[in-house]
Amino acid sequence: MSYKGIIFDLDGVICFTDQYHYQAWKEMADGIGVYFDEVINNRLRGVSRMASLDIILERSEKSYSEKEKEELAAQKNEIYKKLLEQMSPADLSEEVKNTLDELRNRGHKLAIGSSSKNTKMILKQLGLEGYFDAISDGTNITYSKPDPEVFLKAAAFLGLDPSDCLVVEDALAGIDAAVAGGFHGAGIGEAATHEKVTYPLEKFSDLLSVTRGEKDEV
Ligand code: B16
Ligand code: MG
Repeated sequence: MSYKGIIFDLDGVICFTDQYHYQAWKEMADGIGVYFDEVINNRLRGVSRMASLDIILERSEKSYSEKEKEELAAQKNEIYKKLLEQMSPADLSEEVKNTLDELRNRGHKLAIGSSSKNTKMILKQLGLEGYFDAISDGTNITYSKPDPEVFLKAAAFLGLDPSDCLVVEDALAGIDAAVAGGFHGAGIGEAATHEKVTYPLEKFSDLLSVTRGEKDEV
């Protein structure tokens, strides 16, 4: 099918910051004596910062006030941002960059739809500042995935209807969000197993065969 717009999730699709999220949450959790491991970290994929903290605090015997939770989340984010400083354009794979360039050449509008409030910093670190036609991220939404808000805003920023856009996601909650918003979804990794995914992808470059740009239609 032909899509005028393609909306990409960031973490797990364009780049891989899982390890940095893990290290930062781990340092915060160790600081308050709460058990945290990679299995729990997997549950945080695509989930907002505060919802991630709530999942981590399920293991805590102490209950935290909203103010204390804000402080813990801020503490994690400072550690995370320090780790992000290590990222560089070398962390953007050739496959992802070449695929994005080809999709753009074919006439698709490209947008980001990410829960992360650090989206702009990550794109800058990767050398993708100013690359996308629109960015919808954690700074412009009230509700996180699986709510469709982040993708609906991305489509609106592109000036397109959801039915004209494909969402590319790695998280199950991200495909839920896409479906709830009336988008077709392409799933990579765990998201490829979602029963409602339109295109299960084995690799990012498979997007070239499942999408066709407007220029192809003439
Ligand atoms: P931040 P995505 C998500 O990004 C991450 O997958 C998730 O682990 C993180 O908690 C969330 O962003 C919020 O990130 O703390 O940077 O605002 O997959 O939606 O691009
Ligand atoms: Mg993701």
